[in-house]
Amino acid sequence: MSPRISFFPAALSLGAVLFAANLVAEPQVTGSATPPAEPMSVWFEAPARSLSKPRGAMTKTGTKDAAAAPARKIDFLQSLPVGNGRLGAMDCGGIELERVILNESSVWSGGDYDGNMHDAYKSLPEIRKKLFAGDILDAKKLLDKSFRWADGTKRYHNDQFGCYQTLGDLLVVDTDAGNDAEAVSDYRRDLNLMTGVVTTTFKRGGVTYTRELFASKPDEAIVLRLRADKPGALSFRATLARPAQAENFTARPGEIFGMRGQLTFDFGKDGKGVCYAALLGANVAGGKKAVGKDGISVTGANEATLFLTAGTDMHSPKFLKTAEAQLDGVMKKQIQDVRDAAAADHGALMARCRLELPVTDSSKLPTPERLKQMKKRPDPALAALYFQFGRHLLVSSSRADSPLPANLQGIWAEEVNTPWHGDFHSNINLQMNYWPAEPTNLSECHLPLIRLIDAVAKTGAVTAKSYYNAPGWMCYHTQNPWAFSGPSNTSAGAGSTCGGWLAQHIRMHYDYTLDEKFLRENYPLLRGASEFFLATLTPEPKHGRLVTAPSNSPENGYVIPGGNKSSSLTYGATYDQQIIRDLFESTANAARLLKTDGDFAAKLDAARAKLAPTRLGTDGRIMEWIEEYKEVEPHHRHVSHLWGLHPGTEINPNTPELFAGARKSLEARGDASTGWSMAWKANFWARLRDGDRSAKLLSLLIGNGAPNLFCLHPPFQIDGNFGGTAAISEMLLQSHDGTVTLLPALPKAWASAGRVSGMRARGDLTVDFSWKNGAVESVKITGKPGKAVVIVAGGKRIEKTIPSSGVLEFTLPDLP
Ligand code: FUC
Repeated sequence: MSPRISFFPAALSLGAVLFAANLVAEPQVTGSATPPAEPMSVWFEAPARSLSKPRGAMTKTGTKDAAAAPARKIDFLQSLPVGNGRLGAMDCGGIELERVILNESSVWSGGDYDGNMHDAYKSLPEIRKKLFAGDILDAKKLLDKSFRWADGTKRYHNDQFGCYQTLGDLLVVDTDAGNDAEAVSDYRRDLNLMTGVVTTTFKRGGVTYTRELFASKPDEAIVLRLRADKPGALSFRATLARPAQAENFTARPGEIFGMRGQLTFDFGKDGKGVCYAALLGANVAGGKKAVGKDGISVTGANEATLFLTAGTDMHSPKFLKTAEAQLDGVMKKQIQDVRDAAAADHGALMARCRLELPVTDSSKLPTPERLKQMKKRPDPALAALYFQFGRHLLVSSSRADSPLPANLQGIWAEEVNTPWHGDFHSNINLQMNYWPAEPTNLSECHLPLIRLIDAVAKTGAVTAKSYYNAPGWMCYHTQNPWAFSGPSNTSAGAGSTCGGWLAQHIRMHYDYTLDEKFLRENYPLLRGASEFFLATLTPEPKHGRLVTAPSNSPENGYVIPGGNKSSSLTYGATYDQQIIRDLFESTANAARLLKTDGDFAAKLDAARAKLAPTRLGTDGRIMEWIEEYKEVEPHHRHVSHLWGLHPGTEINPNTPELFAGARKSLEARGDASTGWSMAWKANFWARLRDGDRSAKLLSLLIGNGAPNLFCLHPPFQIDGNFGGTAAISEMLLQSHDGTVTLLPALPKAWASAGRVSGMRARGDLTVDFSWKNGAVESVKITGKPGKAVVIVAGGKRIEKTIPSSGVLEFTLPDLP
């Protein structure tokens, strides 16, 4: 076969190339019936489809060619996501036009500023007085006036608070016109979750094309490798585009193509927005490469690899030099070595924990087809795939040294104006992202969150002073990379416990790892969060119980008694009280364990005993507020008043009335909701030991998600992926009550047989086990020699000690 002649001369502009690619319709594609060898694969038999119009707003300040717009119609909900903890990429798998959506975790507009109103606390006594007197609407007026900037949006807006944004698109346009007329067969695009590599293969005109996309952690690069099995069959143009604040440039003539820009930070003279840059290079075998001002063109190659590095000045002024050095470094290596190192690095984390659930015929189907089928018949192994997909997303977006934790879209945003700023929402979403970290054996992936909490504790000290004149730290519910902790426009000043909830993650990390050094280092965060509440809790008028005031139950409202007006503003919402109870306990226990701060621990114990308790209403449900108010939205997505059931632990089988009340509350809230809400409910039902109901919620979550398994709020929000993964772990193993309870909530559909390896239990334990017909068969627990472990399985309570080998193994039928 002779080398093909490029249809597009190298001199043709990017616009013309992309425009032409748009005119040349994507060829007809038929898929391959062969599923990937790795069962833990998400896969498609076709490229991502094109939408009639792009999602998200378009702006005029992007790379010069509006012709890049057609690419943005390619649906990222059918892409396959990879990442290295900082760089993310989504492979859409097109034939004529391949779109790889790029992310870098610090591509944020906005910047560092003090959003606090420093004298807000002066109104606090009056706000409390009104709240306690039942003048809720007046209290709200005063709160809004004194806790919120008079210039409204000027302190909390995309241009100040900022917005997480896509880095842009890597576009690869096929310029090999010779095969335009030929159909494409045997198409398959799969993401191997265990290696983090997306492989796309197809046949066209007698040539088999193979592409691999991966994000390398060892080499800090996104790599797209293209191969053809006939010499000279690869010809394409590659470029970088972005809908806003972008220009293309030649970073090194003849070698490196780039895109750069500066994002908006509209904050007076201090407003210098983040600068970013992405660099693209290519290695080519058996063909020609030209690097021009519009991109890189490759003609007649057998194999070509595109390498992308990127960075921003958020963390280093030398980001461009670093990206260039990274590009030079990776391009010097053998591509197979680069690929294998990336896969091994990702795989090492993924392989730590495995899950097998009953396999049906559906497991051979492409993922979107499988999602359709699951509505007709159960597909337990799909939950195992979802579980590993969630772990893959965490490994890909949050490594031990990642500069930032996973935001609302992880590191997979396709837009410039991401929903809800693509920020760190701490009234559930950010915490949910990290629920699977410990139980699914990705403990170090938890650390970027802990570092953000550390940063928030610093900014949050100013917030605590400003709104409460209090010591310690607190934060409201939206954070950005600069650890913004003040109130947002929408919920100025009501909820004060987001920081307390975040601090739970210190306890979680310690409980699983027993890492005393970690606890000692982070004890000040627990202490600071507790100090704030110790200083600000106030006795409520009826019984003198300690409560938060002001307060809310995110983000539900209630009907104010004696009228038809409603509000979300209150004092002592159940959720606040539960979080503080947990926080005080964690802090006091940590102090005792570290043999420090004894007086403080005693104060916490005393205050804890006076906190308003979780109570049941006359209908037997857990009360969401301190009084039995009627909720504005009975089916509200937030189920905050069950925080004490999950992720808290105060509602448990040893509190049977509350346990039953939680069930009633959940029944009343209903099942169907937004993505993350259903994920939370799957966790609740697991804690309530109802496996079938958890499985139902999981099915709703997965079934209402995107074809690529991304959770849909809608829109795409990654929290539900992580929450769903955590729920699966809660169904199989629970350890929050001091035992290792196996199969606490096993659904009937998963009962026939299954196997878990490398799951983690509190107490620094690693647990493998298998089951048959709903009964645990074999158990292996790795831990510290001499440690006493209580295992609960099949209603039996088994007390054992880890032997000197560090490995405890037994089979259940052997037991008396
Ligand atoms: C909370 C939720 C919304 C959404 C947003 C990001 O405010 O109530 O449903 O998830 O966060």
